[in-house]
Amino acid sequence: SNEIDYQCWLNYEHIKDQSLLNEYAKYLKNIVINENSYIIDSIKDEIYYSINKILGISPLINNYTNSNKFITISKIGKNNLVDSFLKDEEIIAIDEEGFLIKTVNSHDKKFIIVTSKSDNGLLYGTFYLIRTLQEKKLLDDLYVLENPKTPLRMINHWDNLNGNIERGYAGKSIFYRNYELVDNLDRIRDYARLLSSVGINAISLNNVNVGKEEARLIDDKIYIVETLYEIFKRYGIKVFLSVNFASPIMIGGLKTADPLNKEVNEWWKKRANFIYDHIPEFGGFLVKADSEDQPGPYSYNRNHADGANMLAEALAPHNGLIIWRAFVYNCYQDWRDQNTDRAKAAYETFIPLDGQFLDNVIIQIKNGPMDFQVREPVNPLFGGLKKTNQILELQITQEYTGQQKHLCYLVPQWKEVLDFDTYLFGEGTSVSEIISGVPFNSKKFGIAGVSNVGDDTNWTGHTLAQANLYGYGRLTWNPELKSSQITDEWIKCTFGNNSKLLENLSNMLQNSWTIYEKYTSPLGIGWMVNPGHHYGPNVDGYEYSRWGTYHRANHFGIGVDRTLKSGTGFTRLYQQPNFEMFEHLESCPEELLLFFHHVSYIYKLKNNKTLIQHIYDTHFEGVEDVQELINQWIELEGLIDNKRYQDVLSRLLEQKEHAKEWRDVINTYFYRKTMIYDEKCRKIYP
Ligand code: GCW
Repeated sequence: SNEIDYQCWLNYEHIKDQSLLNEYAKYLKNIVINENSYIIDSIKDEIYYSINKILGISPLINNYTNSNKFITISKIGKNNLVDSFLKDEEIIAIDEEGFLIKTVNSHDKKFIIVTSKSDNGLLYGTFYLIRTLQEKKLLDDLYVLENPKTPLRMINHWDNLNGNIERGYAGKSIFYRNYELVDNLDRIRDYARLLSSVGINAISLNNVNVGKEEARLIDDKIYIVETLYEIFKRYGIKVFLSVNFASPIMIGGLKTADPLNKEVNEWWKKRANFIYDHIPEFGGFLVKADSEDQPGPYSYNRNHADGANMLAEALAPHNGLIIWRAFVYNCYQDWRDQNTDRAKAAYETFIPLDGQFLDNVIIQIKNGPMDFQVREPVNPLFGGLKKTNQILELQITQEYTGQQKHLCYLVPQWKEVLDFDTYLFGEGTSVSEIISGVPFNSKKFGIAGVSNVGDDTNWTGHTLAQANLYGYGRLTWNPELKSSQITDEWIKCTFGNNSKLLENLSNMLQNSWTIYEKYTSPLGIGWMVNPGHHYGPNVDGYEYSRWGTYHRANHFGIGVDRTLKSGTGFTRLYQQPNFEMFEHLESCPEELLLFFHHVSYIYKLKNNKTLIQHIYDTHFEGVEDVQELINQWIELEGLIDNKRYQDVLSRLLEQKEHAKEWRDVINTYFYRKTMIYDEKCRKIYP
């Protein structure tokens, strides 16, 4: 598809500035590539296509050139000219997947080197170079040496074979339809391009809730995976599958899936051999076990180390990984029970097993201890596990953050998670430090994000939600990037670099998460959504249910007491000084107040407002802020194409109506509960 919204940040807008065009053309007419591999083929495609679109010329791609200005793309040790310009320090400094781009002079020649130790690195370097053109930066003095800061940079799909996507808000699966692969494989290739352009190197292809049909992906339906593997490997992306722990029963005809049973072990080993026969570079399994009714080792009185290690042994001979999710909790809780705290569940399950997992097991941990709410504290498992490989799981798909109808740019939220200091090995052990694997001296660490993509033309439903996919990828590559830098890059590559556009759109994106937070559930308490589909306000929707997600509002106050002193003791799961910080009302960050404390409505916040007044005020403000988003967008009419302009405008208008509903439902609920008037005497619905 040539649609501009389909191309996302790779739409390669044609440059109109003639002098810049001439400048670029000098280098880009001739590209030297003297290696061959399927990834190198992708590099050639990518460079050819982008230069055609951006400059309107077809570059010559050869293994040699006579020209005195050119680009050369080759691995270290593959091209004498390139090698002669590399310093020893540089060669040492480039990691396996990193790259170096530099402009060099020799006699009458001036050319740009893109080099790496691996094909993946070359691919990332090539995309970096293309982005340099998209951002209209000069090429005369390039010097960039970049290494990815996290080894595993993964996307998780919650796609089912029938074409539905669990928590998908942008249409149907781009992979499956009616239990088969879709016809449009070009679109899957374009997805691979988008992902690798931001450094993603792994993908899991099916929902972690694995049904009967999906279980067959490691059996007679493996041909589907093979085709996807062929597409993704060309962009340096390893494929993984979610598997059902009870597969030996479901597809193997065994009577048990007990991880300590010999027959079960043998069955998985044979499965692994079978998979690797078809897919030699298969990444491994992603497993949701003993969680929300998925089967797991608990059914056989075994623990999660028994379960994960059994699978790990089967994949180890093939260098496969077991990514085992930490999202394990009791989803049959009684709301009257004030002692059980779902927030503690993952920690209590996995800390006792720290050090017992085999080396090819990685525990995948959601950013917060509950479930992808608009705001949560960091999951204390980060900061707890000392001898276990870890992956951070983020949710790009906006399940609880407006379902891609509301604008909610999540990079600022993710930045807070990544920057959080766990104090695991003393001060300075941030989450991003942990997932780099460096403190553990291991490459089996990283990030996974649940994809927000479907078969809508623009991939993400809300066009501006493309920024979440882009930003997610950029953060996996470098969690230390500033949110503002990521935002600017995305805007320039997606919409161009008009200054008004940059200003308004980056404002809109950067503020959108806090705006969404204002009109939804207050101060870290979460939920208050309609059960099941999770869209729209319903304060007590989950209050008396079995899911362990309570706000505990009564006539006097609201919030969950998770202190050690008088509550569930969840605060104790953090290292010092985080424990002290969360434990005390005065030092607890206010945006998380109700997550950690049960607080009276007349408690005075730091700005001297009562809690109830804060709730009223933020909910009125939130709606006004959405109007401000609309105003800023309207100013951009004419600066961007009409299709994307109208699409976004209609979503923003819908967001405003829905924000009003949130405001009214929440304010009314608390007005009725407390019978405390709004100081500003605004109308609160009855
Ligand atoms: O957020 C919840 C979702 C479920 C999801 C689950 C999980 C895939 O509501 O739809 O199931 O988390 O992460 O396993």
